[in-house]
This record gives sequence, C-alpha cells and structure tokens, in this order.
Amino acid sequence: MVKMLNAAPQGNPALIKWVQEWAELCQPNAIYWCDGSKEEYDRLAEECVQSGLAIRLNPEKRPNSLLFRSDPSDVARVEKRTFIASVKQEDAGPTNNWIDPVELKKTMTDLYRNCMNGRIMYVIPFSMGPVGSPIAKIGVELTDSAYVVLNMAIMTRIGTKVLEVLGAGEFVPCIHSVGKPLAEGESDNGIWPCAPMDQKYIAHFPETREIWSYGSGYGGNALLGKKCLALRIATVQARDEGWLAEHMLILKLTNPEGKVKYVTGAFPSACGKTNLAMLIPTLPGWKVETVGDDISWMKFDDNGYLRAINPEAGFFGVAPGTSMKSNPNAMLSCAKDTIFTNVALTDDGDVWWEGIGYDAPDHLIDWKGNDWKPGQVDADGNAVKAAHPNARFTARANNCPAIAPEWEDPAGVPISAFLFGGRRPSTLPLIYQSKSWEHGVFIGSTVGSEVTAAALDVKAGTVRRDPFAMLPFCGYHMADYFAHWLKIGKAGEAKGNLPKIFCVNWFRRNAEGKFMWPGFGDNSRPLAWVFGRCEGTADAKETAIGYLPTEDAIDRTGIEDEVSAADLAELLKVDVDGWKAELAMIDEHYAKFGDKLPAELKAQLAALKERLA
Ligand code: SAT
Ligand code: MN
Repeated sequence: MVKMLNAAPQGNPALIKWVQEWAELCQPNAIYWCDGSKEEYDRLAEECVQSGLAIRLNPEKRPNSLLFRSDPSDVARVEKRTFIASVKQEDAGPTNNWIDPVELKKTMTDLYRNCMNGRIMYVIPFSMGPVGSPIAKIGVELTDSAYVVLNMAIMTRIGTKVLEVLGAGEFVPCIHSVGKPLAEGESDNGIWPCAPMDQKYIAHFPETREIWSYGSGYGGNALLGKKCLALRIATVQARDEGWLAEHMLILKLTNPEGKVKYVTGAFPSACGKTNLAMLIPTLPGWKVETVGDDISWMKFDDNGYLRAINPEAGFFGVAPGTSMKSNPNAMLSCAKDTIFTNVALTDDGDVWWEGIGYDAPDHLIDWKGNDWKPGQVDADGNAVKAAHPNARFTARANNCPAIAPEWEDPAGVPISAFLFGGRRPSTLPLIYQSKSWEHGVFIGSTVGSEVTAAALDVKAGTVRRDPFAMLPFCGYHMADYFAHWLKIGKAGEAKGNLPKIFCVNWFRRNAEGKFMWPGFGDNSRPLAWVFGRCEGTADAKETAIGYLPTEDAIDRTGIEDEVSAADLAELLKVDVDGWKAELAMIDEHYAKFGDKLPAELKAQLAALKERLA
C-alpha cells in the first residue's frame, strides 16, 4: 500500500480501490487527497515557489499570482499525440488518431509503471458544471503535478464538496503523469518536468469513458476536465444521450430596451472566443456579459429551448494580444489570483507579453528564463518573443467584471443563436445567416480557419477545415457527429425554438493585407443584427449562400471613417469566384468522410453549387 498524506474520504469504496491500484502501478512517494480549500491552494502554490517551479509575482502588482515557465518542448496541445482509442477504428473516424485500446493501454501501462517515483500523487475530485447541477459531470484526476492541481482548482470546482455530491456514484476516471520519475534524492531543480514527444500520449477510451494522459504538463494535455472530459468524452455521452457538448463560448446580449438573448459561438482555439465572450460593445446601449469562453453543454428544456451551461469555472486564456484595448475584462480577470504560464517577467515582479498594450520595459526575463531586451533578435535576425505565442493566463471566472449573474445557474441559459467562424482572410463575408437548421449544420461542418499557435503540430498560417471548431475535440467519427447535429435539429423542430445559425468572419483582409473589420467591441454591430434576426426585426436579403444583412442593417455609427460604406459592401458581398474555389475545398474536405457523410449534407452542398452556378 502506498502511504496516504491525509485520510481517504469514506463513502466511495470503488474510488479508493481505483486510487490504490494506480498508486501501486505509478509508485508515488505518497497519495494526497485534494480538499479544494484555500489553505491547500496556498500551500501548494508556496511549495511550487520554494522548489523553483513557480515565481510569486509582486503582490502589489498581481496579488496572489504565480508565473510558471514550461519546458520549451511542452507549450501547447499536441494533436499528433492525442488519441481516440475506440474499440473499432472506424468509430474514431478519419479526423482522429487511433490506436487499438488494448495495445495502447499496454504501452501506457508500461510508461506509467513507477512513473511517479519521488513525487506525490494528487487525487483531484472535480465537477464540470456547478456542483450538484443535474447537467454537471464528476471526474477524478490523478496527477503528479502540483501545477495541474492549482490550475484545476481555478478551471473547475474541486475537492470535498464534489465527493459529497458523488457519494458512491460513478465518476470519469482521469489519469495524468508528467512522465518524469525522480531518482532517490533527485529533484526537478526548478525545471518543468515532462517526457519526450514520442512518449507523450493524450488518450481517450470512449466506450469506458476513461482518460489517460502521459508526458505533458501543459494546458489541455494535462488539465483533463477541459478538452478531454468536457469535449472528447462528453461528445460521446452527448451523442448517446441526445444533447450537445460543444467548443463554444456563451454570451449574454442585452439590447438598449433591456431585452436579453444568449448566443453561443464556435471558433477554433486562439481565434478570439475569449475576446468575443467578454466584449464591450461600441454600440451605445448594448451590453455583453460572459457566461463562458470555451465550452458549452446544451440540453433541451421542456419548451424545446437548448439550455447551455459552462462546465468550467475559469478561463485558460491566450495572453499575447490581450490588452486593455482588445479585452479589458480579460485583463481585469487576470489582475489577481492568476496563474501565468510562459509570459515574460518584469524586473518589478509583474508580467508582460506581446500585444499587452504598452511597450516592454528595457529589460525582461523571457518565457525561457533568459534576459531579454526590446528589439532583441536571434542568430538568424528574427525577433525573439518575450512571451510564447501560446502563453496563457488561468483566471477565475468570478474575477471577471463582465461575468453574468446567472453564469452558474444549474438550469443553464436558453440559446437563441449559434455563431460559427474562423480566421478567413478572404471569401467568407463578415456575417450571414443559414437558410435552415440543415443549412446551418452544413456551414458548421465546412468552416475553416487559418492555423494559430494553440496546437504544436500544425503549420501556422495555412487554412484547415475545422468543422464546428471541433476537429481536435470530437471523441467519435466526425460524420456521425454531423448526423447527431441533424438529429438534434429534428428533435427540436416541432417546438420551433431552435437557435438560428450564423457564420461570422472578423478576419477579412483587403488587397494590402490589412484587416477590413475593426473587430473587438465593434463585433457588437453584427451581434446586434443577430439579435434582430432572432427577434424578427432585422433586415436581410436572401442570396446564394444564405441571408446577408442589407447594407444599412449593420450599424456603422461612429466607425464611418474606419469602415466606409464601400468597405462594408465588400464585407457583405457574395464573392462568387471565391466561393467556387471554396466549393472545391469543401468537396475535398467532404471526401474524407466517404459513405458516412449524411445525405442531407451532400444535398446541401449540391444545392449551394447550383445556386452559385
Ligand atoms: O490547451 S488548451 O486545449 O486548453 C487551449 C486550447 O487549445 O484552446
Ligand atoms: Mn478552446
């Protein structure tokens, strides 16, 4: 028996047995059961500081905040090492990596053997969703990383209160190890522990609803409640149980008359979901409040409304580019009680990153721990970034000034509209509405985006199709997932309260490569049109691709100099040639799904071709 640092909570013998079995395999020095208290958080934070893994930021600048620097090889999700190990390969589909679950468990069991030598195994009971909510799900993560415990304490609800609700019930078992056992007397010496790339595995076993992660300590690879449970495993549960688990922000939109609508939006990682969820409207009288910035779980209520909850309790936001101009609410969310990872450190104990909105001081310590000066270049003459492009802040949702009062309502909020989007320099208009639910599913299934820095192993700058922004997050065959969306439409149709579906693109560029739309707070203008379309008050013209705003339907008051009438017309036109090239790319994208592609979507593509001919 591996010794326990504190007493195991009683009441769930299966849980205790499972923990002991894993401890026998991983052989940590001891087991610690997390209670989720402030005292516990403070103690683990202090241990990280003492061991040199974390730096405590200046409490006068950033109260109660830490800076971690990861290993330069462990800075983002690793999609090529992420696996959906379903029993049958075809259930994982063409967009997921697959390994036979028996084989993968054998490989990983060998890696897990003694992998926690010299470390503590933390047991983190966590709830995705408000503790005790009927929509919430409980997981238990075993990890040998105190950094993971601290982040989970912000991103989810953890500890004793979760076990009380769990009772003797079932939980999603999640195993995590950084994959760096310590020899007798060895310590990390302040160096972020992780395993080499070819030993990293982020594995999901959809049939048994298990998550096994090995070798990485970063973000979605290691905080297993987020992408692993709340998306990859939850999509499988949602398919079986008739609901939706989506990579979507949730925002509350209030118009000048005080009427409220809730909107969700699916955008690939690092495409501004957090900015949109927290935006401050430039349109007078409008208000946006935040319910969630990354994940939405939605179930039908008795009236046929899809009600959404945010299963998370914090934001794991991209720091670079976040400023008082681009996202003041995010800046205020991370003003205290925050964990920063891979940002730069100032001499006075604060943080700095590219795009923070003010110049770097004359000296910084960069994310690799090296001295840094403004204008610094490497041996090849390339600018050296002070913060990693995927540097993150982990901040409490409750610290967000724009958090909606109902953000923790266990019943969720009723959704009126879905937005789908990505970064598209051309072709895709600023905004358009689908002709129907099926057409909306077609749009969701075909959206694409320029690649960003949120994943390690895809080339930045190229366009990749990212259906529903779920490409790396769907736990089963993507074509079956499209079919599930069609099924949800059929289920909701009769009551007539299904959300309307829109496609948005804030990232159009002109011939000079300049962004044509100011974005950020001005995204309230297209949002106001969405609101109006849901109310039946906003004008639209029907075109080949869907309903586009009429030219005066997007309010330009106050931005006339930035966006001329001609610019807006360009942003709202159907670029027939561009769309023809787009169709060819959609053909290629759809071909991947072969016979599994739902007939409704083939019909949608054929109909669009015809309309554009
Ligand atoms: O590292 S995470 O997966 O949590 C961030 C992201 O890709 O959105
Ligand atoms: Mn995300």
